[in-house]
Amino acid sequence: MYAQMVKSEGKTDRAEMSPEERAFQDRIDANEKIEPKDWMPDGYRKTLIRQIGQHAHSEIVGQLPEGNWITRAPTLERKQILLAKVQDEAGHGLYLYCAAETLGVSRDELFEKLHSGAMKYSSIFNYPTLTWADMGAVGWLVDGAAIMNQVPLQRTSYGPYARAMVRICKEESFHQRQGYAVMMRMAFGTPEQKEMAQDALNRFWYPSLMMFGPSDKDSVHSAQSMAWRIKMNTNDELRQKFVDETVPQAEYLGLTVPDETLKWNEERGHYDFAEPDWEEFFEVLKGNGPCNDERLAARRKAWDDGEWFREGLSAYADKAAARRAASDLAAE
Ligand code: BYC
Repeated sequence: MYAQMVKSEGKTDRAEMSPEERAFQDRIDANEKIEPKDWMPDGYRKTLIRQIGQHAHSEIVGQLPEGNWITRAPTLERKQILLAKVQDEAGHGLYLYCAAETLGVSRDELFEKLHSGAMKYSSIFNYPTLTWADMGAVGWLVDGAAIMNQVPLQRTSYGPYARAMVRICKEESFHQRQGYAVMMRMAFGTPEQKEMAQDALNRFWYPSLMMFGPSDKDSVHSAQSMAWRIKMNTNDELRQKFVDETVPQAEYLGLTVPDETLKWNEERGHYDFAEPDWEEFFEVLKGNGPCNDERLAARRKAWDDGEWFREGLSAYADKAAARRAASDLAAE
């Protein structure tokens, strides 16, 4: 079983819906935003907590592969840019945890589920970053794939998620460009640098295609999530769009996409391309990717090391609340 046991338990047949469910679906169909205090089916709430929570975890765990290169960036300027990018990812995680909290789940619960392995984060972050060129490939391909998926999410039906996406997309767009700038420097540099850029593309191409999720025939949540307009496109639609936009960018760099079957299909108006190795994808999801253990261990350690700080913050917040209550009482 590669999916959580959170079923996308909605009803697509109007005849089977309760009056409340029908009224809710009418609002969705009319493109209205659903806000935290509005009535919503339990399955809609659970699906959002699952997706937004996993999205938040991806941003937080996603800091690790790039954080690995901050101390080894080749120039001070590159170090500053990378540091700013990694900090942005932390910010994205925080907006998304806030959005998830509006659905009645606590941040502690979400972290507990991440640390116990009950909740996922994007498969891509279970691959190692071995050379500086990987910083280019992550920005170009990983942030590029993330934008492709997240731009439509700015129109998702749940208001707090849609609004979080607006700012996140602006920042991801800068991230994608900084990655491409690193790739340009490498690909147009010495033969050794170009080789590093090609090697990074070879290793990140298929894992980036996997970021869009399993093929539509194996996607257990897509149909219901699209009926609720949580998802605006299927996994395969977005993967195709990513390939169509990225291949010309690789050509400009003079790099070769590691897919011998890749070919422009005039009739379809799209590239034909090879699917990723789905067996490998499901293994990564089950926890057997190259870096799953390392990533989770790093997050658990950060949580444990931060305990004294969280306790200090809570104690301060309690004292401040007690002081406020005392001064309100004195003012009465
Ligand atoms: N990795 O029915 P499906 C970033 C799971 S980070 C892991 O198609 P759904 C960045 C899926 O969760 C951006 N798991 O599901 C940060 C489900 O399992 P559960 C991350 C995956 O939800 C730092 C099962 O497979 N972006 O930008 O309809 C540095 C069945 O799949 C993956 C988001 O999180 C995967 N790749 O569609 C740089 C976007 N794919 O939950 C960059 C928001 C599938 O039942 N999320 N699964 O246990 C989504 O748009 C959707 O959740 C997905 C999957 C398209 C990913």
